[in-house]
Amino acid sequence: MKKALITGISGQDGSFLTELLLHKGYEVHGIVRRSSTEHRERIAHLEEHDKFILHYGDLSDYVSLMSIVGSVLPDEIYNLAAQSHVGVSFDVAEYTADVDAMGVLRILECVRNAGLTDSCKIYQASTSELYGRVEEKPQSELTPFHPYSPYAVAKQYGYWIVKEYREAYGMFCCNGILFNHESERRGESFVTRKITLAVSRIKKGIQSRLYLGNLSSKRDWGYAKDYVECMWRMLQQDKPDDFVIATGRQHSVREFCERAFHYAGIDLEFTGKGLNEKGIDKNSGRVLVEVDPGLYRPTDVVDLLGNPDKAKQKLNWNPDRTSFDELVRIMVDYDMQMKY
Ligand code: NAP
Ligand code: G4F
Repeated sequence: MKKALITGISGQDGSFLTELLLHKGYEVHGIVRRSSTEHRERIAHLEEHDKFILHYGDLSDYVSLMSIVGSVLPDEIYNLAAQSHVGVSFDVAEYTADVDAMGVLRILECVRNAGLTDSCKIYQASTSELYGRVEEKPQSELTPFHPYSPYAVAKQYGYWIVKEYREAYGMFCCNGILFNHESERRGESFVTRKITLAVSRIKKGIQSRLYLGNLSSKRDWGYAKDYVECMWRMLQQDKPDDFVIATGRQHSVREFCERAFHYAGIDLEFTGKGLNEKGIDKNSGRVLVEVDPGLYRPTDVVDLLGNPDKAKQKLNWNPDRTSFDELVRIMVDYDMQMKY
């Protein structure tokens, strides 16, 4: 039986990956942080499973990580833990660097110090944010990076230290350069989930308006449940390598909004420009979406579109598994069932 250790197990991706690995017969160990309120909704349904084991630790604390890696002796580590909010990284830049950059180094060093250099495979959650102020379109494994936030700069260190340890020590470690992936478990402050929750609340009459930042920003959005399978597939390759995972399709925040409201039976029309742009319900004339300049970022990544050809060829990745419409539908359906 293989043993996997997942950092960030309580997050969106960690919860889907845990389900996948338990289904494959793995013993799954996860690292959770102590918090004054328990927020383990995404993994609560797994806690009775006899091959599901949680450990307290923190990516900023080498001692805790070393103790966990040294006692679990995992075959595979999935390093998903991060301060993952790009906007928030401008407010907590030092902490973001500590966890998203130094945290990766700590994991790699734990593996070496536990004597697992030749046996333990490591997946690092790299990101399309590395392309930042994009230098070509679509973006592939060969596109130069131009990180454009404290989050992306920290993740760039993580990306390179993984490559370095692969070359210097022959470790089996891979970067998954994942483009945005969303789901009904997405954190509520990311734009897609903020929109689908607002659609549900507006339909139920408990929210009157949705405030957003840059409506023109474009993303390559996929479904998180599909993406975690690629993480696992990367570690089953003969040789370690880095892969872009994306759908190869792009939509703006504005389009996501239109589609989500439309699916809930509201046809939106956007009028005006810049800060004066508004999303209006065509039937009632009510303003449902407005721009809040406070939600703009000091530097924003606005044109992400991935080229998933390498993953298609080598990982048998199917970028059409869940369409954009299907993704929006899954999220709106889920949020419409929410009890407030
Ligand atoms: P998420 O839902 O925000 O989950 C982040 C996880 O990291 C949570 O379990 C969180 O624990 C944990 N964490 C945060 N700081 C930590 C620390 N100091 N020590 C230990 N654990 C810590 O993120 P996600 O969407 O699942 O993303 C997973 C990873 O992929 C992240 O590294 C993210 O940067 C990267 N990524 C995500 C996307 C995407 O579109 N989702 C795309 C590319 C890359 P708490 O529950 O205690 O907060
Ligand atoms: O949903 P977002 O916050 O995601 P972002 O910044 O792309 O980051 C996510 O994806 C990355 C992969 O590319 C991950 F590495 C990262 O961990 C995270 O999962 O914002 C998407 C876009 C941005 O351009 C933002 O400026 O939407 C724009 N936006 C417009 N209004 C908004 C809002 N973003 C948020 N969060 N909230 C708004 O009201």
